[in-house]
Amino acid sequence: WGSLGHETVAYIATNFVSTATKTYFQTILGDTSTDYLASVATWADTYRYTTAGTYSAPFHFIDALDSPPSSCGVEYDRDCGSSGCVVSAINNYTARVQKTSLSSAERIIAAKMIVHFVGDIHQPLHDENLDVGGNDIDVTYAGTSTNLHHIWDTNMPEQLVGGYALSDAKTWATNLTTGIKTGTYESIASSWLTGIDLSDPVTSAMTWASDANAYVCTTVIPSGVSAVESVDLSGAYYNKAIPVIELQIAKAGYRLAAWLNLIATGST
Ligand code: DCM
Ligand code: DCM
Ligand code: DCM
Ligand code: ZN
Ligand code: ZN
Repeated sequence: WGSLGHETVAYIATNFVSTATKTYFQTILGDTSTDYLASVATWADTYRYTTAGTYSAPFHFIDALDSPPSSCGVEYDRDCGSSGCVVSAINNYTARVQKTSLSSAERIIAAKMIVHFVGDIHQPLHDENLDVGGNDIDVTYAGTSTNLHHIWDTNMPEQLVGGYALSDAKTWATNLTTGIKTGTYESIASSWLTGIDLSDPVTSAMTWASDANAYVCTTVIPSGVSAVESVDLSGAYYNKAIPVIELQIAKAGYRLAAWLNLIATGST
């Protein structure tokens, strides 16, 4: 996701964490403001382009070697490379943020990484190998040449919301939070937490990855790559994609809150 997606996920999580969790992460991050999660949500994207942070670039995705659109599926042993992936990163940083023997600087990094990667794992193309997660699929969006990965990360969320400021993320998060509490998602939100288990972060994160990867077959390229290369995607394609984008951002925020609650409680 772009900054709008990551900050929205963080604000939704902020709306669902317990008071104890809020205190736990405000203390680790050294920020008692209401934006303590949203303010750090995009840090991992800046860090991966620095020399010191190059090692973390593979942590933003898992390259599922499936065959969309006929067959989707992610397998940890097959798809998480030797340099790591989003699933192993969630596992590692979940352990590190709880480790009181680490320096405060290391625990801050771990907290920032978790907030970011629980967001990324919910973007379907971050759970797909094909054409470098869609980065090599050239598309047109509202008359501009871009790629399929980028429109899912950024163009479509920004078309929906109308901007990418922190205030836009806060507004979108408020709307999706209402959807979870009393709206469209009320009856299904509890099912989003099925299988969540702090004692098994790899299995927990693989549930989220498999869930998102399935949308590559049903929504991202349901008729194959050639069908998205030939038309502007800001019309009919956007209309089919946007409910999935909203659902995935809502799920990411709700699952991030639940994950942070488990960490803060030490529920292993
Ligand atoms: N950004 C965004 N959507 C855009 C343009 C920019 O999310 N349409 C983000 C990417 C960067 C930040 O805003 O994190 C600054 O972008 P830039 O350097 O392009 O101004
Ligand atoms: N790091 C990590 N997982 C490890 C060891 C290190 O994510 N098992 C990260 C934390 C630091 C960075 O790598 O931000 C550099 O670590 P070090 O200082 O150990 O080289
Ligand atoms: N990305 C991905 N899968 C890959 C490679 C990259 O999901 N195999 C993501 C990470 C960024 C975007 O694509 O969100 C662009 O990556 P980069 O800047 O590394 O080209
Ligand atoms: Zn991306
Ligand atoms: Zn990322």
